[in-house]
Amino acid sequence: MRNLILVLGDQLTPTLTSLAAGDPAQDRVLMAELADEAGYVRHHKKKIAFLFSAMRHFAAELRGLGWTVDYVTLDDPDNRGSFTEQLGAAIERLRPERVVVTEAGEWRVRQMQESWAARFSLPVDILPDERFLCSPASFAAWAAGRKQLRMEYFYRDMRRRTGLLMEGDQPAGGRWNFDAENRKPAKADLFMPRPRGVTPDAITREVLALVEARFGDHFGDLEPFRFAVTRSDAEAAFTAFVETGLPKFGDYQDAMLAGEPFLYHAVIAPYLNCGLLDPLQVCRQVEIEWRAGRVPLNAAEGFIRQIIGWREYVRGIYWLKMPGYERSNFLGHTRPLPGFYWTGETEMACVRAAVTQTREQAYAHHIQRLMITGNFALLAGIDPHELHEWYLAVYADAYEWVELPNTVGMSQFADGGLLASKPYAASGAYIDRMSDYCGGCAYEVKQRTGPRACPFNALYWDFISRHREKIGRNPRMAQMVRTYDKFADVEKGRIADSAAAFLGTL
Ligand code: FAD
Ligand code: DLZ
Ligand code: SF4
Repeated sequence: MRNLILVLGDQLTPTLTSLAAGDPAQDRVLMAELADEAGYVRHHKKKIAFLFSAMRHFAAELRGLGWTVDYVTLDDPDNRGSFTEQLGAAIERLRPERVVVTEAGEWRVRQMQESWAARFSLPVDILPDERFLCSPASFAAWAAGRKQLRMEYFYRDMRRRTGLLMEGDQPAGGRWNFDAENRKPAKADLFMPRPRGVTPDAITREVLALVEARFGDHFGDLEPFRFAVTRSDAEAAFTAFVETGLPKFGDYQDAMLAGEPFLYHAVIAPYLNCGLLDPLQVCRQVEIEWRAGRVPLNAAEGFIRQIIGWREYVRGIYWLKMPGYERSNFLGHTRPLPGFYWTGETEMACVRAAVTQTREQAYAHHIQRLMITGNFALLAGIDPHELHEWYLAVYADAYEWVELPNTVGMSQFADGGLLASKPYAASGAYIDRMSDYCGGCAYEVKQRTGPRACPFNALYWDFISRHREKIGRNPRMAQMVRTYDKFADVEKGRIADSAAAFLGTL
């Protein structure tokens, strides 16, 4: 046998560089469901089931394309539990001339890939992952010599590079960014779109039984399971979003509503991140809708920015700053993660809603992640590494390259402002403006202090006071520090007491 091609669980793309470099007539593909990968954090049951089922369907897709695939299921007696051991066993059995892989998305797995040539005394080709639009080297070149790495400027370069929403060398509509039009709160609406779900087939049902048997004690509800697990179903789910959700994506991007876990979001990150959907293709489809006059520019631009802007940018930051980035803790936060992040048992209606839907769906949309669970952790001084492990475990779309910069950088300001221009800290007033959670809450959002006051309020001002030296240099935060300074001493005392009393209950 010539080449052994190891395909990882988030590389489910037939045009992957390692497959494009191979020949189905001479080479063989190895894929494996591994206890180490399912357990390095205790992933949500739905996430494991989604990935195993998508992997099994992808192996079938490859066989249909003429490949010989050695697929090792979790309960296979020959399952060795880890990438390195499984690869070693396959090398011993098949005696390939070389191993070919596409670079792993995560630092941890990339380190393993780099160890294999020496360990197995065999050439190991590590090929670039061309499903991303900006390579780590290209991002590093963009970052070199810049004082600040602002996403907005990176995004403009990506628009020019891809030609998306461009009129010659100018942005369509004369502006790069239409966010000023995108901050509307939503109202309950009979015509709210829902993600297109898929009824589990026999392969998925087998995986669901396996996951229940082996990971039954992991966080999350396994069923109902409605994720797409094939490329064609993922594409159909995206097309359904384009027709029903995309037109209002921009308007309601920052909105939250009780009982509406998805609002006008695409719910495609699990598909993009494991390779069932292609990011550029998705953006081109959105551009076509705008050019055909079926979606407004603020929606198309807002959506495309998330993918060629934020998604590529956070990956660039990850590879620029790893391995040290994982332990960032600029604000010195050490409080353990409260138990209600796992149970949802809290009187804070907004946190309860975000955690409950996370348990049910392995999904929360961006503003819930950033402004509810993330904001609460920031204000309460939760250890950012513990929080990072929570986000990595609980979402079906979570892989370290995208989750870590969002958690450590954007949400917790733990990198000291490398990624975010200011801490995303907010009091209850913001949550009240952007959601309808407060009406159904045991706490009173308009009260700053006292036992029934919304905890976000005292915690917010206590955060400003505790970190005034570190955050006050930012002009937008300096304004909040000045407001705090104007409070009477007795009010400052009440804030400190209320915050301490609440934190004491965690
Ligand atoms: P939509 O709102 O419909 O957006 C469309 C697409 O844009 C997403 O599918 C995603 O691919 C991309 N996107 C949007 N925002 C971001 C962003 N900030 N960073 C990267 N891509 C983005 N996203 C993940 O894919 N995996 C994660 O593990 C993850 N962890 C996060 C942790 C925290 C603390 C925060 C604040 C955000 C995190 N995000 C993560 C980003 C974002 O919340 C999700 O991409 C989004 O909620 C996925 O839902 P959707 O597909 O409905 O996205
Ligand atoms: C996340 C995950 C899980 C749960 N299980 C597997 C698996 O069994 N086999 C596999 O090849 N990959 C899995 N993954 C993805 C990897 O943990 C990892 O995130 C990617 O390989 C990125 O480096
Ligand atoms: Fe959340 Fe405070 Fe509103 Fe309750 S009152 S839902 S805790 S913001």
